[in-house]
Amino acid sequence: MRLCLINPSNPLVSIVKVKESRWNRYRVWKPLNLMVLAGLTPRDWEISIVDENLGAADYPAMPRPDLVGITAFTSQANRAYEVAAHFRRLGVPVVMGGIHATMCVEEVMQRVDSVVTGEAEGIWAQVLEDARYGRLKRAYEGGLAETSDVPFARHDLLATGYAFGAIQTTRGCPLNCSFCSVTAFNGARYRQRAIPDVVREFQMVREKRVLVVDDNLIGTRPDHIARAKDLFRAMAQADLRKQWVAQATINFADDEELLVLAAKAGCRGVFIGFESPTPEGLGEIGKKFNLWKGRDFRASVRRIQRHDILVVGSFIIGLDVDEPGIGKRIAEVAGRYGVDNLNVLFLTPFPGTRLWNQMKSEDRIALDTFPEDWRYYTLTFPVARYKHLSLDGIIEEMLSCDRSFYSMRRISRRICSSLWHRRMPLVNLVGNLSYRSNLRLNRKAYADFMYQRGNRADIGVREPSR
Ligand code: B12
Ligand code: SF4
Repeated sequence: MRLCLINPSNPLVSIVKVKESRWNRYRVWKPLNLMVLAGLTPRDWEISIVDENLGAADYPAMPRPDLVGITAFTSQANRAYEVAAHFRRLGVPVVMGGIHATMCVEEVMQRVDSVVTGEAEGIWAQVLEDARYGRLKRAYEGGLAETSDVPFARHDLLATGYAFGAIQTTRGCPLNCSFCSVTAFNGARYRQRAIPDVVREFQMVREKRVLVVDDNLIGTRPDHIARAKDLFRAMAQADLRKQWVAQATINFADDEELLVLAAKAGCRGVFIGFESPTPEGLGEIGKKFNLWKGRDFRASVRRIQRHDILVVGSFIIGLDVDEPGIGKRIAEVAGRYGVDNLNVLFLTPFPGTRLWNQMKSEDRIALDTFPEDWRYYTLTFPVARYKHLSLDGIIEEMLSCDRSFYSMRRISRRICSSLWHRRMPLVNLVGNLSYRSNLRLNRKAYADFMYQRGNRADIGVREPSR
């Protein structure tokens, strides 16, 4: 039996525009979900993984599969349906799973043969058996997996073309921020994989650099931190010789031993969601965790950086508390915190989140011709109606934020600082230039977006409520 697993591309996602900006080569990440599915698949299946982010796939030239499995974030849904339609025309059954299929079951079910909701570990074997005997059901419910059932991902498939490998060590997040899909999808219980399994899987990753995809590698409670320390100790002891980047909450900075161990284990960068420059903003999205003990963000960032770990800070524009001037304010605050890179995204209501329910009930989802409009749900387009910011206004805030933080003067200052502290100046430079070159792509994308929106009668231009 031949299984073809597909990660569809969305050309509106700037990081996959590798041809337009060569820096983006460093930011195309491996689709770990499909590598995990492949790991769950019995060896008598012949498996191929197609990642459209690496370039267009020539499906007609491929041997005809017996089953196609498609994954999709919401932003990839439209392309997923095109690919599904292609294979269904050939009579090949198509199964779709992942976050979008879970949150929009009805929509997906109309376009594929079978939908798998939730995590795949507990159900995939059954789906394959049913496919083998031509008795696929319309829907399967995976639920939440036991971490002992998470297999080693097939790192041997998809070996080339990526700057980073990928691995996962935990699932779930208790914080349940209003805009985030993670708690709704992976649950509030923080589930940790066994440390020896993680270390063994790290050894299977071929790339020297690795993205740890966990939403929060260190967790929020003392027992989570203790486990993270044990993991880092085991990784250092195994002498993995990998450099890795991860996502974590700001409490990463609070424990000197944790930082020492992380650096020893190969940590070179951490992505931290600061989300809003104000306590009111953090309250609005339910991330008061960031304010615990009246935190000094500047000092926290410096403590992390002292261990040669780069800090990428993420913020959101478009909260109800955000007023004109928020773009410059975020750039200024991120500069003051001293982050190495800044990632600013539009507040976006994703299906299944608390924010989605709220905005839907207030009729504030502006781009709601689905599934077509899902392609704009990349966090890089304003798809909602924002309280104090008009459409033009919020785009201008984003541009002024990026212009200010990624001016050549400020980039030079950051690079000089990382040279002075010998904190990976080259990596820092690549990161900054990659973001800066995407500004040009973003400006063009906004212009196209505004043009498309201007031609649509269904949206209408509404002024923000005051
Ligand atoms: C790593 C990651 C990325 C990587 C993607 C690498 C890749 N190619 O997969 C990068 C950095 C590129 C990325 C980009 C984006 N991401 Co992202 N990302 C993640 C993250 C942190 C981990 C995903 C992961 O690898 N998990 C590990 C695997 C094993 O778990 P999984 O994907 O859930 O897969 C399991 C099940 O879903 C299921 N499954 C999945 N696919 C399939 C398919 C079939 C057929 C079956 C049966 C089952 C199945 O089985 C798997 C095993 O249990 C998630 C958060 C999260 N916890 O999921 C956010 C997340 C998926 N991302 C999100 C978003 C919004 C984005 C962006 C749109 C925004 C942005 N600017 O970052 C872009 C979109 C990119 C695009 N191409 O369109 C949102 C998605 C919300 C939504 N409804 O779409 C999430 C949930 C984060 C959040 N805070 O809400 N992301
Ligand atoms: S944004 Fe981060 S901290 Fe908040 S719920 Fe999502 S994963 Fe957890």
